[in-house]
Amino acid sequence: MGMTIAEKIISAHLVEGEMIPGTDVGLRIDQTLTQDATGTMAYLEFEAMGIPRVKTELSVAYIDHNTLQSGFENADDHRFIQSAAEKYGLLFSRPGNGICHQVHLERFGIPGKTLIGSDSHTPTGGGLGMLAMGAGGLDVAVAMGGGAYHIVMPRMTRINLHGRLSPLVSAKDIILEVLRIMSVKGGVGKIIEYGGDGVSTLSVPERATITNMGTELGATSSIFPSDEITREFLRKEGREKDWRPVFADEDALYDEIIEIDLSTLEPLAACPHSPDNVKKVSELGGVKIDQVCVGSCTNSSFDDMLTVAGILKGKTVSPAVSLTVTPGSRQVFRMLADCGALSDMISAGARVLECTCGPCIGMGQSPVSRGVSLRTFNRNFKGRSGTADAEVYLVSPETAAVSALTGFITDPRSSGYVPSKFTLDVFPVNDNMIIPPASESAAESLELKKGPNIKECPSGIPVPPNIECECVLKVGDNITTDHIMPAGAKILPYRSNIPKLSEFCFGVCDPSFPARAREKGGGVIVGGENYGQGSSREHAALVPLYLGIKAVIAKSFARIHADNLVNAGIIPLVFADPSDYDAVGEGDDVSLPGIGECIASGTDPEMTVNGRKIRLKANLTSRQRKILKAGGLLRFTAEGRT
Ligand code: MIC
Ligand code: SF4
Repeated sequence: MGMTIAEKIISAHLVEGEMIPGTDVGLRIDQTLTQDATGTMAYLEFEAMGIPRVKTELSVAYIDHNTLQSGFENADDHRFIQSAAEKYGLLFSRPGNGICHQVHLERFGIPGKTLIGSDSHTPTGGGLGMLAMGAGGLDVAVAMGGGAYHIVMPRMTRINLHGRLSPLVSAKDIILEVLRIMSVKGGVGKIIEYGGDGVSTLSVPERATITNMGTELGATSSIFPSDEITREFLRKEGREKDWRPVFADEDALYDEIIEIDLSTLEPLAACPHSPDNVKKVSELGGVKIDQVCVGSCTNSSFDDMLTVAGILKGKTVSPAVSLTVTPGSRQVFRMLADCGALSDMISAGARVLECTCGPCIGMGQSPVSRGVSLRTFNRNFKGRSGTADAEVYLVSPETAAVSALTGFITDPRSSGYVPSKFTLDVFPVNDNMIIPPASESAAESLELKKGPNIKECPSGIPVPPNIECECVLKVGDNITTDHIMPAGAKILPYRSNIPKLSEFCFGVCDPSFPARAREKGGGVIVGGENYGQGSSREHAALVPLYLGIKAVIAKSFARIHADNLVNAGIIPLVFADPSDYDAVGEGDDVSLPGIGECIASGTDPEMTVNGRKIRLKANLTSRQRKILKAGGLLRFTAEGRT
């Protein structure tokens, strides 16, 4: 029987387990990446593991999330990460060089290789035919140390793309259509592979837009084949030698097949406050907008920017709109400058920001009160923009640019703009903002540079025999990590200071939560479906750990967050009968008798609340049970296990 693309890459990297869906597999990881908001913690964890040098083929530390600090905190984090990269053998991508996923695609991604990154949008690399996955910082630290990355073997979904997109409909509209079909939890436990004759009509950056936002489906990863188009992209990057073909076998078996006719797609928008709340742009006409933001790791390629510049050329941004444009990398920025497109954008009134995540993670450009913001980004969770009552819509660069001119959400097909055919034969490669590490012998004597904001990472405790505590918080469905541990300009500087960060935990849902959790000495949290969707930030587990949270009991969990809870030593449990969610309330006394034994033996635990017994499930692999018994992944690795 033939294999899918993902099965081929997994089988070539399998170090533990068998490729049986639903079971634990350990994979050898070829490449890792971190960014600054998760990197400090990952390198503190790597330091704690006591390994002198990374063992991967390539590891890169990027600074791209929080670059324009107003205090010393971020600057200290950057200096620490740079010192760790120099000492431990990583490349260091300086602030201003670009967003990790865009730069990695351009300079380092290799078809057929495995990549994990401490950022949930690492599957961007799937646009090149690599198996790229988002992970918690500690999982990345373990992989840097040569340990396997463990996932539950996913099921395989194939999406066949047929035909060709109409003018002014673009890759963003394809992934929004997939989100409309599958929803934000439709990809959980799956790898999404793209195939069909439509694939050859899409460039690598377009494919990367699609795999990037596959994260919003909850998928383990998304991947395209590596074909002649991939080869051409790598040739332009001066890396044709990195190309290799990667295809699924003709007779590969998929658990699910979805067909999409590209020629029938229209411009789409994800409406507030979820990436799967998708509607046709043509049906949203008339919504007045205050702000447009172009950029983020989803839509910041040269082609995206060129389209925006072409639409803006010779016109002026609506007086009611503030338009920002963020090129994804310095390479993109430079190409825009060289071809004159930058000048077209500036002349039209676009505000050009440096190549970072910027407004996507609430680092500036928060909308006005109750403002409407149109963004080419990938997430529109409530409050993420920094304005709690803002309405954020996710759209393509075409829709964003045309709407910036009209001041209303506008179908770009009404603009009459004829897409440009401009291409470059080679890209202007310049890696002078990537600093190589010190030699192994020189590295030995190097010190890590830690500023006063860098505090120790909290340590988990082995699962006790019984848990008796209070339900200190009850939340609903689709709680994101932006709810659990918000980011943004005010909070991000404390990513390496868990005690300080804890003051903001669940601030979007219930600002009194941190004080209550501290007063009660911790407890359990109860959640609904898809708890912890969104980012890979392990802070959404480390901070609850610091506040004494022992278990989270939910209807279901998002993959990376469930892994992060286990890695931190917090038990993720699900209701055997989801309707039992209603039987437990905030403030209720809860007991989990014999939980230690259940975790050790793999039997399902029970919870007693208000005199009632509720059946729970511990959907954990045997390795995860051992990690919980040890008190988290750091302790588990300290015991010499992987
Ligand atoms: C995000 O898009 O939410 C982030 C910020 O990139 C996160 C990582 C983080 O919280 O640092 C992610 O997607 O993993
Ligand atoms: Fe940065 Fe936004 Fe991409 Fe996250 S989603 S990596 S914040 S650009």
